[in-house]
Amino acid sequence: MATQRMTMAQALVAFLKQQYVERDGVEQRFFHGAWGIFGHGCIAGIGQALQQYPDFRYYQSKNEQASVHIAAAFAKTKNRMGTFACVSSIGPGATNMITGAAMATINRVPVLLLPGDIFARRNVAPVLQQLESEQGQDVSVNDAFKPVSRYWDRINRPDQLICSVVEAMRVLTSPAQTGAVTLALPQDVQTEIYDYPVEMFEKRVWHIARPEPERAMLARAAEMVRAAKRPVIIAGGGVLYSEACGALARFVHQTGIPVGETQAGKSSLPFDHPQNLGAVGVTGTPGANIAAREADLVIAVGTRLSDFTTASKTAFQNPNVRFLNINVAEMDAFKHAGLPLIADAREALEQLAASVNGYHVDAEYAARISAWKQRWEEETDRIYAMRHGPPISQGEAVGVVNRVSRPQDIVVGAAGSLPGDLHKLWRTRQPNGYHLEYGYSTMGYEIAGGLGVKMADPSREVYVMVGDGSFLMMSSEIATSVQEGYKLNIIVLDNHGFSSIGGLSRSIGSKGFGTDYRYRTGTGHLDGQTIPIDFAALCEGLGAKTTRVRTHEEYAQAVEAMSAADRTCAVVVEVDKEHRVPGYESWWDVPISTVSEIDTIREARARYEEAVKMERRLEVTSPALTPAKASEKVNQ
Ligand SMILES: Cc1ncc(C[n+]2csc(CCOP(=O)(O)OP(=O)(O)O)c2C)c(N)n1
Ligand SMILES: [Mg+2]
Repeated sequence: MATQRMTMAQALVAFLKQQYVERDGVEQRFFHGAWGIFGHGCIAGIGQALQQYPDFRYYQSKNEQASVHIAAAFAKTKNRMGTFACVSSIGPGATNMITGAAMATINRVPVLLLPGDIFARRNVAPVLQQLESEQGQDVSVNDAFKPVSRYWDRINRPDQLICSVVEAMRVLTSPAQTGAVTLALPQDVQTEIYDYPVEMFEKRVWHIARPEPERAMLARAAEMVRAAKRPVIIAGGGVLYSEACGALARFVHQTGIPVGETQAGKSSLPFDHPQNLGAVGVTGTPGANIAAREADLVIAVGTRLSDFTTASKTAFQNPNVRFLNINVAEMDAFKHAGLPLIADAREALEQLAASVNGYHVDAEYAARISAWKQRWEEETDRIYAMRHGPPISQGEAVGVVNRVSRPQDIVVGAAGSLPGDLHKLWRTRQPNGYHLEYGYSTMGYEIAGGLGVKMADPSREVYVMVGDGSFLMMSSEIATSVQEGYKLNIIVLDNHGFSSIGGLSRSIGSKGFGTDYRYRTGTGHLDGQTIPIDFAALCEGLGAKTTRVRTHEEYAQAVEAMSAADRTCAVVVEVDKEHRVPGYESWWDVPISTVSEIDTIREARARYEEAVKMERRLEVTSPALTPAKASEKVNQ
């Protein structure tokens, strides 16, 4: 067997640069390089290997959490057909990536994490940044990656790498399993040698499967659709990942079934598609939420059915509602006691379309769908046309960016009040034109994520809309976008604190406690003047060409100028924290203190107790797989 003597780190990089993926006959490189920050736990190992292989490009992030966000955003924009490796030192560099790992795993996007780890040799322990454990010597902070990784391994001998990297690739390229994969790399082992088989470094192409639905299940699914009077589709991220947008459009054109989009699924259809009712769930439109409430059949495609989508299980009130779940992941396919159609979204939609040929929703339902759509367009126009303040309203701020952006451009967001406003109001025109990280809703994702999006498709302008709170949590990658020459359009919406959680606090009776950026006063509370934070100076300081604006006209002009510029720019605008885009026909379960000395909290609790009664136990009350046929068999 031909072998090559290399360090473990060199072998790892040499392997990664040869990994490709293929779907529908299209082959692509899987790893587009490595993001990372070097420290003593990786500089001499992985750091040296990256230096040795410049064709596997090293990118320098400014925070390890950002590395993972960049990689995940890139992967999401590439419909999971490409990603980055993320390298860190041991200790805090490593644990900085845990938030990103959770975010990637929850959103089901592939990222490869390579945290440095404590010496396998052990004799010099405790090393700098080592968590010592009295229980055993095989414990390090990297064990904290286990629950947030879909695959986790520690490479304690250089030859272990050979087995681990192929397992890592199996998971990263599995449509059902993908998420964060962590290979913890002890500092000493990274530099140790082994005679690796040369075959390990040959080009390897991983096929991304499109599993087809089981025939019997497809027949039952078709029966369910044919019997449905008020069906609705919930389109999740799986529609985009599977590149099933065309199949979805054909299916709903043929059947007339309306679509509600989740945060991850928004942009599955253009906003003006006749069957697209827009956002569904807590941050949904009235039409989508009324359709969900009355539906007798919910066809959930590529969605996890999170509480924001199901309005904490209050969204579906038809007593006879049934679920048909099209999903590659078994766990999701079985949710709400649905009929599990375990399959690739595109395959399943195409085959289901053929099986329900001739079916169409009735004229009355079709008319209601059109009316809901029209009313929603009027409502969006109303909010976009607002001329509030200054400070301006966030709804009109979204409207300006939507108007200035081209159909192919991408809006990016993650946390605060923007995800709700964007989910409702953003008019998406092309697939992936809407990029919200709302599986984990990580404050600080926006700018790093925007960079990953831009790198995945530099032909599209990227508009990062970020709240002041999120901005303060992580804005460091502005500098990286300048360093790498990837242009971002950043809009900082300054409302001096947390509009979202402030509003939530009021709704639970707590009057906004702790959600403003204010000085502490003699009362002992944070109830003084607003603390001045110069966001424009911060953006400018990190390298963005920045404009500070106040009126609607100044803002619109600045956004236009920014979109025409050829480098990273920022616009900072104050928005009225109390002027919110309303919620429509939905509810979210946030439990409220059962006892309290504050009147407003007691009142909120009373309202809560009423609302929570609407929650349904769909896992037992909506069985689509009726036991009839099974029991017949048992009796024979
Ligand atoms: C890392 C992280 N910490 C805390 C939260 C909880 N949280 C959600 S939104 C929010 C406030 C966001 O403030 P800002 O970015 O200014 O947006 P706004 O609510 O003002 O629109 C907080 C604290 C979170 N989502 N992520
Ligand atoms: Mg804010």
